[in-house]
Amino acid sequence: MDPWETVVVRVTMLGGGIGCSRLAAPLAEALGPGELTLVLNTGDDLWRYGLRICPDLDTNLYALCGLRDRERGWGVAGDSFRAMEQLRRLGDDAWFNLGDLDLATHLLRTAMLREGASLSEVTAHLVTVLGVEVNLLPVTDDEVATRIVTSTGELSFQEYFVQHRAEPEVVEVRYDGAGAARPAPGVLASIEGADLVVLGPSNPVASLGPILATPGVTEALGARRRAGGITVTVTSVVNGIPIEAPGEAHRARCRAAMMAARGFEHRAASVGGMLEGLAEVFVLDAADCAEAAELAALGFRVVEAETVLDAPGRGEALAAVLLSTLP
Ligand code: FO1
Repeated sequence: MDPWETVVVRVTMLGGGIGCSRLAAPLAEALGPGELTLVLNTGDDLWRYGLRICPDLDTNLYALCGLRDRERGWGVAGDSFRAMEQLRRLGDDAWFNLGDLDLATHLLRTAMLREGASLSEVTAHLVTVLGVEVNLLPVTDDEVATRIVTSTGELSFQEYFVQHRAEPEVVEVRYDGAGAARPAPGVLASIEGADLVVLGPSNPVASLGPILATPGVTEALGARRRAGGITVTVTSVVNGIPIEAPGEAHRARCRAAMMAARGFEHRAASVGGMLEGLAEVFVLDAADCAEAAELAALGFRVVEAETVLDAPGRGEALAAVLLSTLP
């Protein structure tokens, strides 16, 4: 092989907000410009004050252009919340915290949508103006809403997760509108044509669920498998390492409640059970190695790695593990 030949590796990662965004930046660094595509969940999206908010798209966008608040995991670093303070003064309960700089994204997105642009066109514009060299695709341009049926009533995802702190008992999770949703332009081609597809370390019910429920996505994953393409899943559950950060504990409580509603325990092996048949390789956290045999019995090739991306260099190391699964 010509040692100067440039090898293009196309990687597509499917996922949600915080977990996916922590891996997206190091994966993008390890690849060339334009080689990484993210297919992102939109079931958490909401209308608030007449604005369209897309948390998972924005969390990844901010992570990739260096704007994201690392501590919180979402929103813009150093943002102020003066508009929220004023809303409270005006008698609004302002339970969903939109930062003053973050509001600019929602204002522009909503204006462009009202002028007739699709969500993927708006997202492509934001990617370009913020200098991001990753393709960000909402899984669909159609509105899909994750609905949480709890023992005390039905809530939107953000009402359940933020307003009610993931405390009510979850009885059922639905993706309203998913059955009739059309995959956004480029979504299916990016899955079928990728050298590597990654099912990111994202909540299997809240984040991967709406993506996999979009017509054509599981078929595209099946088609690439039949053609010999590799799909790797990275666990979103790590039980062998104690969770200390309150934000992580909140997300784990939400994930456990949603998995329980589907009849699964909050374990890495259960994530494998939920994604059985969709991937060849399962990246399991080394701290949960006792679950490797169960995952192997489900048909996965198990790779153990450090998947908790809470220290410098961890994301880069995990990106290298993922790319090492390429034939
Ligand atoms: N998460 C919170 O826990 N509280 C908030 O007030 C909040 C506001 C918010 C605003 C914009 C945004 O892009 C994300 C925001 N998040 C907030 C995060 C979000 O609720 C979730 O992390 C995702 O939807 C789950 O992927």
